[in-house]
Amino acid sequence: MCVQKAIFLILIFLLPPGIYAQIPNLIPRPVSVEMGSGSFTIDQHTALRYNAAKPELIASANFLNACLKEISGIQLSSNVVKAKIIELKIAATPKFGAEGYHLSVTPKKIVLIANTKAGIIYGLQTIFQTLPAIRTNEELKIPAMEIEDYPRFSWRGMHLDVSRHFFSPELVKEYIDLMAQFKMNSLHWHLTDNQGWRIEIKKYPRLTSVGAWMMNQVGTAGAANSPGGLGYLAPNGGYYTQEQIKEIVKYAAARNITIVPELDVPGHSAAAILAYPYLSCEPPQQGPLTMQNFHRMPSSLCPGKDSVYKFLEDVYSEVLNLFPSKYIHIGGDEVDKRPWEKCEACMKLMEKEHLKNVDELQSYFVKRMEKFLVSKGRRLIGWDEILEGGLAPEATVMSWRGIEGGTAAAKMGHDAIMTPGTPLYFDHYQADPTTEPLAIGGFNTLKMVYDYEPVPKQLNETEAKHILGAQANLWTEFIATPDHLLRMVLPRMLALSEVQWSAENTKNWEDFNRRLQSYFYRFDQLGIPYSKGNYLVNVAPDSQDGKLTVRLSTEIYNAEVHFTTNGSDPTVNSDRYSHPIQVDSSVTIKAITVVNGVNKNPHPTVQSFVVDKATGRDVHYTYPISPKYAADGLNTLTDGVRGTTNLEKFWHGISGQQLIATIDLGKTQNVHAISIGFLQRFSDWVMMPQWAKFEVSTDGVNFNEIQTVNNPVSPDERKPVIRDFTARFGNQPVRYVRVTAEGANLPPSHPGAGNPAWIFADEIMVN
Ligand code: TNX
Repeated sequence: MCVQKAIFLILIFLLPPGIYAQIPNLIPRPVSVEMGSGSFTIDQHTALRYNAAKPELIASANFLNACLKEISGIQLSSNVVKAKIIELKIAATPKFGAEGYHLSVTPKKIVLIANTKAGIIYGLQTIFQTLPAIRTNEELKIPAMEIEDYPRFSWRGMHLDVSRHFFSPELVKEYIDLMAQFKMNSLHWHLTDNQGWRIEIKKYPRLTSVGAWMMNQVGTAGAANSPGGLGYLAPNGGYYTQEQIKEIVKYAAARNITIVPELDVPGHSAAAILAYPYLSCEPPQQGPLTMQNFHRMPSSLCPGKDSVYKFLEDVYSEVLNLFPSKYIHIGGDEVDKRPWEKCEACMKLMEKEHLKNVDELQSYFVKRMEKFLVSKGRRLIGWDEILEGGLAPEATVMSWRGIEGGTAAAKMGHDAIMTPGTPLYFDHYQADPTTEPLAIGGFNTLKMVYDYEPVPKQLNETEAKHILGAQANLWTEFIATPDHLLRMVLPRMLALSEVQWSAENTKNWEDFNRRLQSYFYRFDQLGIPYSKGNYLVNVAPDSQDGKLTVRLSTEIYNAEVHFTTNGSDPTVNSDRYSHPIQVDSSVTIKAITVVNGVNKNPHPTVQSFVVDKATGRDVHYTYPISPKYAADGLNTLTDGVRGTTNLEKFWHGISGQQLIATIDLGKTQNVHAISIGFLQRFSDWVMMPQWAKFEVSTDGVNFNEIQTVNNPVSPDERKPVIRDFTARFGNQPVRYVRVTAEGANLPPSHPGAGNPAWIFADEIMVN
């Protein structure tokens, strides 16, 4: 036990009972909290006090009363004499900055002081977290305490894609409410994409009359196995009127949330092109829209035509009138520049502007957009692709393909916002896919989010100042309902809020996890869905020198793991896990998380292990596998765990090289069959290898080929498939096994036709 903790415990025991108050379960954790004695109860003897000449304070008082109304019906009157006072005060206190606050609670008085209205609102959010979540008979008791609090980062964002699936204004407000509770301040609203244009633009009505309903035309045909990683697209459409947008912007502003609109250009623009075909280099095919030709729709605006810039300036002028945000996001990601190479207007412009390639043409486009935005007093943000071909002079970069883009921008003296796919894409799985709704792929657990550090190590102190903060992105290709949406962001959003707000040295996973439990309780009370994924037991195989052991663990605070190995479902009475389980023969382990004697898993975590002669043996690769697909480590192919069609975690990936794996079985023994499993996932560029060759040896030098097995799976198969390639033969003495697999190229029907595909392998089995 650390000294601090010991002193803390001694103090608790020395205090007379009733005097010590437990620190409330606040998220994000404040900079400092000191508990006092007793508590302040909000009741009919309570009044508000503030300077009624300040509109910010009137608004804050109304905000407090609105919350109290929800949870109690109590309404506090202002500036009257009562026994107990809640005082709101805006006063210059440099220490608390633009968003911090000082909250002092004693039994007779609460004083909340901040430099700005934002700080007052955050102080109130802290108070709300100590009060009941719903209306009950509970007293509105706030423990006596002193809090000093201010954020670590100025950009505390959440992103919301309403293009792939449309979500109602009510849902957007609910999202804003959640963000506000956890002291986030930037909503990045992804309003347009290929699948739909969601914002009314008066000058171009077809953007919504056509562009907001395109998925309704496409319908569900081909939804289950649509190519190009688009997932399923339920018929869905809609848009926000300018009136609705104004109202949402106002609603957000009242909660200190700035909405940063993104109209994604010049790529991801099929919806706009369908509405106004002149916007692309070549007009799209005529005729009814189907899933097939939706994927062939041009998605890039033509940067060679003046009419396109005229369109964008008109559109953005209306956007700027609706959104007061200093930052405007123009997208800039994943642009299909191939049409530009064949476009006369683009060629002409490139010649005139001395642009060497289409990357420089994109950079020209972004710079021109930036000039326009700067002339209107705004600043441009773009996805990290805007670094390619030269960054616009004042642009802020949003780093999504890892942290490299943000790091490079900061080193160039540009601001950056960190939103790396791992771990901040909340459209990725947060737990074992077999227990979660279908997601786009990827794997970002609650703990990975909590452990994320936004400032890259490569940056020095001055460069680090350019990291404005962090943001999680919620893409909605696979998310069609509000319940599903909330389940994807909760509870990961709470972990992110602590990354964004709390001082780095106060972060503590255990303590966060403890506090988190009370939010699960609140969400249950409020009927807000959230993922219980982090209750699942983690199963980690560890193989060494031919021995396989399995570690079980749970992320949950103060929990036990109970398990079975006989196939039955575990209960609280099953064996309690205490040390790694040795696995000598094929077995299925089932495990549950138990908190205070209660099983917290609706379904147990289930993991089967296949044990054969290769299990636990070291694997040597001739060419290294990609660090992106390193799975559980070097021995993934012999850890007894088979990969599933969903989870990248179990697969070793390699691209552009043969996969050559050699295994030393430890001693010479009789062998009659060797297998290796491969995955095909068309939409993720993962294909079966063309063939796999099996060789054996007794000395590790001279190998005999046993058999080469050709790929039996069609390259056009779009559903994920796992296939074992197997060589069977008469018993032979073998000590070394070598498997070679030759990768394929992506087939002509694939969007990336001709490029090398990934080989994904898991588990080599020797019998
Ligand atoms: C990449 S992130 C995209 C989005 C997809 C997302 C799916 C980014 C700038 N582009 O268009 O929705 O992946 O995870």
